[in-house]
Order: sequence, then structure tokens, then C-alpha cells
Amino acid sequence: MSQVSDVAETENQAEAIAKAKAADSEVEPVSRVLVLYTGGTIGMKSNPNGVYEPKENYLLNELKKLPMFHDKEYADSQNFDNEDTLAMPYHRGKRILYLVKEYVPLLDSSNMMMKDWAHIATDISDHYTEYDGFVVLHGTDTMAYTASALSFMCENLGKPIILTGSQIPIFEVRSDGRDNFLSALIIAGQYCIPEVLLCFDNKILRGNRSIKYDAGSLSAFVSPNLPPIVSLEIRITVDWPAIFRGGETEKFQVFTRMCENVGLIRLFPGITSQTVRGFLRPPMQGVILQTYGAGNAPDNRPDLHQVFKEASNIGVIIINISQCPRGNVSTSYATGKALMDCGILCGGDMTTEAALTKLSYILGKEEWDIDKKRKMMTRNLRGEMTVVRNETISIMDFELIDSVAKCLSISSTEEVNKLRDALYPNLTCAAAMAGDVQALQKLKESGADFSLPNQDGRTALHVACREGHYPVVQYLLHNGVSVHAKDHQGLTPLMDAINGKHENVITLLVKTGSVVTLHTVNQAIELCRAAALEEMDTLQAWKAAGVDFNVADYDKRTPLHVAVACLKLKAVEFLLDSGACWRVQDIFG
Ligand code: ASN
Repeated sequence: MSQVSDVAETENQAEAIAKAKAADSEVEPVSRVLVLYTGGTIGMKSNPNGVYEPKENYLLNELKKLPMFHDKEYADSQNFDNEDTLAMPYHRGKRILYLVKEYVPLLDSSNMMMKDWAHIATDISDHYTEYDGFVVLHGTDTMAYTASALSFMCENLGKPIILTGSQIPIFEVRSDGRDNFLSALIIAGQYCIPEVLLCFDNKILRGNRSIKYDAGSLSAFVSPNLPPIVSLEIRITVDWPAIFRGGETEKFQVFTRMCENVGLIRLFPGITSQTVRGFLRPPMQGVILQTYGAGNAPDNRPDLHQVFKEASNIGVIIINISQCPRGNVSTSYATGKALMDCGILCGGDMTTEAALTKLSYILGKEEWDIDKKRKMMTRNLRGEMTVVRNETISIMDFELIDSVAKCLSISSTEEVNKLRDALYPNLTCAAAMAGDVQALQKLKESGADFSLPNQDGRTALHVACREGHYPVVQYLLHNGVSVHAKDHQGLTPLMDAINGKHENVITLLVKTGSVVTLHTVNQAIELCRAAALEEMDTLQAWKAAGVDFNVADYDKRTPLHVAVACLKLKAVEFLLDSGACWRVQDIFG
């Protein structure tokens, strides 16, 4: 074929590409959720003796028969790579596609060990970039432990991980399993909440704040010291300001070397110092001490104090938490103060489950010295403890909101909050657009939540990335805005940075764990277009984002094919330098 006709072909191809893109934009948006099915009552069946047992290869096939879990007609019309992909019916402008990974063996959660937490964490890490969210189907008995453990093990988390299960198996006539599982899928697929959460009875609780409270109720879990993060009533209400955001510019990773030498001591009147001494003996490295009321223990027991002091002195970390599910350990009583004098640390309002798993996580960090471990134990790492602030900021302190509220004759707190939710995202986006870090700081002081999206689903981070305002991007990331947030077109801030060709911003986003989520064919279309036009800065931007230049478009043509056909030498050189294969069989086999 002559060069001229080759170029002509490329122009036709450009038209085809435009058509394909138009068609593509009509494709309904989907989000992807990975379901890790570890066991628990939710998928159990009653055996001939009338005892519930996990049953293998059962859940997935049964789910396929339930229309609210699987839209068979839609699934049949699609060409899913994996035939076990389940598709929920279209809901709230999106379709959730999910895969169920069944563990072998399925476990009653009472049989779980720390290695099972590592298994779940590793699976999430292995598939982190492929999915928008994760659901862990789990037995209820130790669900609060696993949720707490995962919250610490998952470092720099940017996507939702939701644990759920049920009190009655999902395929019984009456079951809480169906609603719990559906709610978890919807939240994991449609809400970018970067936390480990627990979903039960129409509520989403922070995982490391929850406890199993009622063995016989369908409302089995409570979060005594923190209201639910999400309430699923007729409307789904998310408490966005309550969401914990770490603010690290580091990639997601999991830490699995949890320390097993941890324990729990529950004080009771008359407990002997011999019992406690026996318990604190090596190899014990850390202990949660459950005390009375607001963190009190006898101050008339020098024998006990002696044992605690000896253990602390040889490096055993002891944390004081209350036996009362609700409330805080305080040092306002002499009986509480006595423990601090023995080197025992204050555990604030942590649950037992959170305190124990946090201790196990921190003791596993062998690279940290004992002072750092002790310091980290009293720090709020994942929203597991309430940090008491001295000053409270009121929305009414912010003059603008105040004036607008007055102007509109708004007076109730609820109305002011609505006004704030409507105004702040636009103000933060405007400040981001202007590259004005100081304005953002002011907005923050007045109570703005940078993660709230505007009417187009865009956060201030999207806007700053599009404009290439590096200091603003840095500031927003340090303030916990998620790199995974998608706007109403399904675009992440990374796509904005690529479209704006801002290499330094792209590099920072990639360092923070962002990856290109665009479908590979769409990536190929963009790359082929840039290659055909020899847009070197565009190619460079995609390279900084870490894309594979061997992706192929609808005609199975790679950017290198297009660059060669259009005689774009610079583009050819660049692509070859960037790992593009020149042998077709290397790409298509
Ligand atoms: N024993 C079960 C479990 O924890 C209880 C449940 O899931 N409801 O696996």
C-alpha cells in the first residue's frame, strides 16, 4: 500500500475512532466490585442434623438465580471476559459488575486466625487497581476483629472495603443476608469512601468502631462511640465530614506481619497479681487491659502496680481501655492516674477489637523502636479513636455562609448545612482552579470538606489536576482527597492531569497510587490519535501515567502502527523507546 493511501486510511480511521468514541460515551457507566467470600452464616446451609455449615460452590450459582443480584438478560448481552461476572440491575445511574471469589475452605468466622486476615488483605492488594471497591462476606462472630485488623493492615487506603454477613443464611425464606449484601455492593460500587466499613441492618459503621453486640438480633452490630457513616433508609445518607482521610501521598499497600503475642486482661475485683504476672510473661509483647468505667483500676494494690511496672520496663506495651462499650478512658480519677504512673497507655474510646488489632499491627512493625510503637499506639491512625480538639469550628463562623444564610432567611442548622453542602464544593473548586492554596486553607478553617464533589461529580482535586496546580494538588492530597474519586463521566483526577499534560502532577498522582482506569480500547484510541498527530507532550503525559503502549484499538492497531503509517518519525522513536513492540506477534501472539 502506498504511503498516501496509508495516510488516507488513517484519516478514515480517525473518523471511525470518533464514531466509536461517540458510541462509547453512550455505554452506561459501570463500576466493578470484588467480593471475597470467606464463609459465615450468610452462605451456610443446614445439614441433615439441622446444624448450619458452610457449603462450597453454592452461593455463586444461587445468586445467579436472584434478579436483584444478577440481571441475566443484560449479562447475556455482554461479552464478559469472565463468565462468572455478575451484573446488578441498573441502579442510580450506574451498573455494578462483580465477581465472587470463594475461599477454600469456607470458614465459620470463629475458626479464623490472623493468617486469614493476611489472606484477605493480600487478595485486596493483588486486585486493588482492577476494582472500585471490595466486599468481604464474613461470619458475624469475629467480623469486628477482621474489620479492625484490615483497617490497620490496609495502608493509604483509597477505596471502600465493606465487610458484611448475616444472622440467617441468604437463601432461607426470611434472611437479613440479601439486604446486607445488596447494601454493601451498592456502597462499595457507588460511593468512594476510603475506609474499611461494616454493613449490617441498613447501616454502615466504621469497621474499627464496631462490635458484635447482640447474638440474637438482626441488628447485631453497634458502633458505641461513633454514629453510622451511612444510613440506608428510603434515602441513602452519607455523613461525608465524618469519613476518615489519611492524607498520605503514598500508594496503597498492605502490611501482613501482625504480631501474635498480644492478649487481653479483663480486671475484676480481687484479681491476683500472680494471675496477671503469669499472663504478662514472655513471649507476651502487648496487652489490652480492660478497666472499670472511665479507665479505673484499684489504686490500693501496690502488688498489681508492681507487676505492671515490671512488664512495662521490659518493653511490654499495656493499653488501658474501658470495659464499658461506650465512653472514654480519662485520667480524672486517682484510680485511673495510678495506671498511667505504671507506664500504661491511654486507649481513649477504642473498642477492644480495635485496640487489640492495632497493637498487633504496631508490634509487627519491627523497624519501629519501642518509643515509636508507644507513640503510635496513642495516635489516631485510622479513625479508631476520638481526638478531642480544644476549639470547635462552627459553620456559622464563616462570614460568607453566614451572610448568604441571613440573606435567604435561613436559620435552622439543617438548612445551613444544606447551604454549606451546596456552596462549599463550588468554592473549593474555584480556589483549586485559581491555584489558591491560601483560599483553600481558609475554606478548611471554616469547615469545608474538600472531598465533596460539585454538581458534575468533580472534586477540587480534579480541577487542580486539570489546571496543573501542583501545590494545590499536593495540599489536597495531604488533606485526604481521594485520587480514586470519579466524576460523572467516570474520570479520575489522573485523567484530568493527562488531558492537561501536567507531567509533575501525573507523577505525584501515580506515586499516590492512582492508575489509568480508562478501558484499554479507549486508551488505545487516545494514544493512536496522539501518535497520528505526533503530539509528543500528550504521549509523554501518558507515559508518565505508566500506560502500556502496546494497547490496540478496535482495528487491532497499536499507536506504533499508526505512527509508522503516518510517517511520524519522532512518535515512532518515542514509542520504541517506551516499550512499544515492533513485532506484531509479540502483541497478538
Ligand atoms: N458463627 C457464624 C460465623 O461467625 C455466625 C454468623 O455468621 N452469623 O461465621
